[in-house]
Amino acid sequence: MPRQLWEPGTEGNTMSFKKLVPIFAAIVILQFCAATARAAEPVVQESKEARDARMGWWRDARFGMFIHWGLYAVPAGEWNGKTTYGEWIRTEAEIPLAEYEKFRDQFNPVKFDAQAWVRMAKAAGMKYITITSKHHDGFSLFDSKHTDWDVMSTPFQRDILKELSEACAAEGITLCFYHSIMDWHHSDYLPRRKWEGEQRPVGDADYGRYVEYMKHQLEELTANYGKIGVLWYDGEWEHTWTHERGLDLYNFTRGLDPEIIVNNRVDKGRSGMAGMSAEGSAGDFGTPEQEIPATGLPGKDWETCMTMNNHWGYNAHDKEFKSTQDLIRKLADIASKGGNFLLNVGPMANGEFPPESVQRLQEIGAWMDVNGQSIYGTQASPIAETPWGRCTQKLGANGKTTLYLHVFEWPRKGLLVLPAGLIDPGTYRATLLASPGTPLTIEKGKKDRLHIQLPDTAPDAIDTVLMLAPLP
Ligand code: H79
Repeated sequence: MPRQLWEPGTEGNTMSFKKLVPIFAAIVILQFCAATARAAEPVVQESKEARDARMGWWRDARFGMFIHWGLYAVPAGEWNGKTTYGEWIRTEAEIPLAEYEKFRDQFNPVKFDAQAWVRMAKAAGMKYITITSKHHDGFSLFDSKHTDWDVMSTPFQRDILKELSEACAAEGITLCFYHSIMDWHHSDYLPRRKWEGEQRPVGDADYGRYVEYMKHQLEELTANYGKIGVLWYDGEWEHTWTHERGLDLYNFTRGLDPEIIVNNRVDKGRSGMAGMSAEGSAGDFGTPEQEIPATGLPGKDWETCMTMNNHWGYNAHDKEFKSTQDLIRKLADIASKGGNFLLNVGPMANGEFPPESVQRLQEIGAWMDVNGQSIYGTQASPIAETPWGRCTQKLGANGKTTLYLHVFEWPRKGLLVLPAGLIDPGTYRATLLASPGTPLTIEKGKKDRLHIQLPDTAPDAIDTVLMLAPLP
């Protein structure tokens, strides 16, 4: 049994029944109080300092890679002539379990190279990788003692997560796991899909037993793959998953590693794809999916996860990729609102990243090489988003802030106009991160607005970053 870090232990004790009655009564009353207090109380007792320390690396990182990989890469989005599927293919195409299981015998990604993947993430400027240890189809991408529905039962017979964990450790990238609560394969998971009907009768399925299975897998995932940064749960919306189970799983996960970070889909508090939690729900950060909160979420930790094209899992027909410009501007936009960006890659069945993804990662990396400091360790902008771009900032120990102005739309004649009072021009210096040796003049214009003369044309058409740093 893992330690229960946040609830006092109850020691066994022999007592007469009479003596126990008032204790039972007290427990009932305490439970009632706890239930009514839940709406206002934090789930877990943790000081702000302890929480800040635990969240520190994640807040500084700002940019990570999501990887959706599993048996669904084999059909690559196509079933019976329809080509719109992804990682949901089994349920969307209503593929009987025995049919779907055949993909296990075809999974042989001989071109898989963990080091190459991790180096591509790192070169793109990403600080962590969140990979599907198990998606909704229940297939485990790792060597699990608790099921044969895993990678060791494929022709490949290599523990993908082990190889990734070693490559991540070597490159200084934090490995994180996406683990689905919903499971379309395990015999104890409930409910069944409606369309499965007589194919998969419920029989003596026992959901409690399924949860034990999931916990055993989580023990494997936190014991065998080095230090894990985040456990990213998903598929929490079915009725069998409850708030009580969510709290329990949160505590269980932190019990496996007190420093681990857990997303909010561990519990039931998520409000749709906007992804933020109701008060009193478990989870360390919100998970907007395929969207960026319009004005950020002051005081909350959140991470937008997003696909590069229109699918999470590999779809050979989906060529609708976002442009590099779009992706870089989204990263700056998210950072300016105080969030993290978890950008997805859906590797192919041969083990390689799609070439379109590789190209975008390289181009983002080239931008990050010059401008990374305007993303890492930054906080939300002190000013609202503007037509010309976005702003991020880093608060210094002296209370003075360094501003990074992400210029998307180059101003007319290169004259950038900023609100009065944003900084004291006498105590700041302005430079472009692309040409740090060339200071730019900051002058006061009409109504004390700040005027900064930039070059006539944009050095970087996607996002040129202007740094306003306090003079020493
Ligand atoms: O893993 C990827 C997708 O396969 C998975 N999440 C990303 C990261 C995903 N699962 N489902 N969906 C995405 C869309 C499901 C949306 C809904 Fe709901 C589930 C609609 C109703 C239940 C979420 C929960 C939105 C409203 C409640």
